[in-house]
Amino acid sequence: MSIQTVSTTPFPGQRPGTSGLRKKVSVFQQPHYLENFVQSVFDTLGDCAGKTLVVGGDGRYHNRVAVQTILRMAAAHGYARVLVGQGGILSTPAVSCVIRKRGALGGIVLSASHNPGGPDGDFGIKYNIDNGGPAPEGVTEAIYRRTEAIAQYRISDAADIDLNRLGVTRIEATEVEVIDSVADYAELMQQLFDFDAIRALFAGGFRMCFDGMHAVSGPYAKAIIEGLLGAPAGTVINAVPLEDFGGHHPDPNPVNAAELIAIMAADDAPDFGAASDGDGDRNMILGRKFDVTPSDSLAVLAAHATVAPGYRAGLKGIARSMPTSQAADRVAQALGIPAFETPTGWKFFGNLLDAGKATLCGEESYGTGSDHIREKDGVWAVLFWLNLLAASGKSVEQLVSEHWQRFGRNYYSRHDYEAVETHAANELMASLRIKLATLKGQDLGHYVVDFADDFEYTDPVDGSVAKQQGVRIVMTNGSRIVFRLSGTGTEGATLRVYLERYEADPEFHHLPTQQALYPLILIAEQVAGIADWTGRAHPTVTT
Ligand code: VG1
Ligand code: CO
Repeated sequence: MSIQTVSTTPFPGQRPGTSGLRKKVSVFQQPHYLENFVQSVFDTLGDCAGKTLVVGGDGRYHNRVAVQTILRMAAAHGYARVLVGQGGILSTPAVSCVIRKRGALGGIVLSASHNPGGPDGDFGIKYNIDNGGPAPEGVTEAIYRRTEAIAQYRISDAADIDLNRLGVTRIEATEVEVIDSVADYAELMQQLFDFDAIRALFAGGFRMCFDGMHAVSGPYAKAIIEGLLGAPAGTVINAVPLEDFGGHHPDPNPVNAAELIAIMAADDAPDFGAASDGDGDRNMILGRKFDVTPSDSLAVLAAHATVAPGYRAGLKGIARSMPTSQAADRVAQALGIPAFETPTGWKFFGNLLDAGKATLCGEESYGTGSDHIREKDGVWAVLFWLNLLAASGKSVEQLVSEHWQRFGRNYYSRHDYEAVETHAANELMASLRIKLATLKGQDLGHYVVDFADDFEYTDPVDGSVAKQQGVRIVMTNGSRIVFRLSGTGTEGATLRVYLERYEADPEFHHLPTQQALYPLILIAEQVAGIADWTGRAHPTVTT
């Protein structure tokens, strides 16, 4: 066993996007591609003697190969310890949990999240810092600059270790411990939620369906919901992580989680439905014949947070990404706590959580979380809902309808135009930006534009500035249209159009969403010329 120094040359385009570096599996399979990125991470961190690294992924195709490579490189870099999930499996929230609990310097998450997997699918890698959260932009930019100059990497020539067997192995001077993927995480959940009340709920005949989508959260949901909480076997479906997610998009939204949607639409549907994504950080919440938008889910949980033991003391603040609906802001106002609006991507919540300025955070893209870790957390959100359902004795639909009655309803939808030609998408955004100055005060349909801008965020904790985070057109009555390009796709560009309309009057709280938003949909087309630029008359995915 010895450490080798291998010569290499830079690969273009290793800049992390919204959440790490995501590319086709075939790109990651090129010799040196993964190694260059990992060495760039280590070079950016500097000396790691005496430090601990956490490594795990969502089990997708190429996960095990990448884990073995990273273990050999971590040993060559001189880490004292590496903690790796059994079978190479750790959900994104579990990595965050383990980093914090074990005092690690950081962690490497292998996942392309909700992107499809398999040999023709996507792979991804992300570095998380010592607070358990995604590296902030300053760090990801430094890593990227390093990838542009890299000339060599160091790697041990040790044999593969057995990832299936719990316990400690040595690679060079580094102790590599294979840990139970679920244990630390399950322990944390029991500190936050009233497991006795949820157990009693299931014992009383409450029925639920959790769709693991053959992705990473299956083992967590099985151990916690069926194991610790006593839900009947079969409550968790598609529970075994597969390298290609069974050929599906592990993306928990009403379009991709069609099997669960059908189960919840049946006359004998369970009381509660939920799903999570590839790496276990997203959640979708469903009632019987009823789906909850992620923006509403954040607002409802915030309004009732004190039912859960972990949040008994109340919330310090609520943070949401800019395109997320403003429903949570109304709750913050009622609670007399601050509301924060950040750019898209969980990394922007880290400072607010560390500084104790926010307790709950959410994104419209089926992401919800809190200060218990520094990632969004799918199973956590499901347990929070279970705790609320147990404490209130109400149905999902009842809780959401009552919320709308009290706060008004923020109708909300996102229209995605996927795999659009990159140049055309950039031109669309550029032409929108040129128009911004002229939009203020204009009449658009029945709306008047209050202001239009390209969202810019100054972090209230460290003063760092993020520019060009999405074009927003905000109407005088608070309705909004937001345009931005995805930073997670691997094919062409994806245009996201976010639509929001506020409705105070309960008489109008039960319209079909697309109908309620129709005037805004027309305005979005009129202002941005989506069909002209993209050649698409309709979005690829509407959520
Ligand atoms: C998308 C979502 C964003 C989320 C990100 C990572 O980014 O819009 O809200 O934080 O995915 O989530 P983008 O740049 O494609 O819009 V995950 O579960 O894919 O790590
Ligand atoms: Co994810």
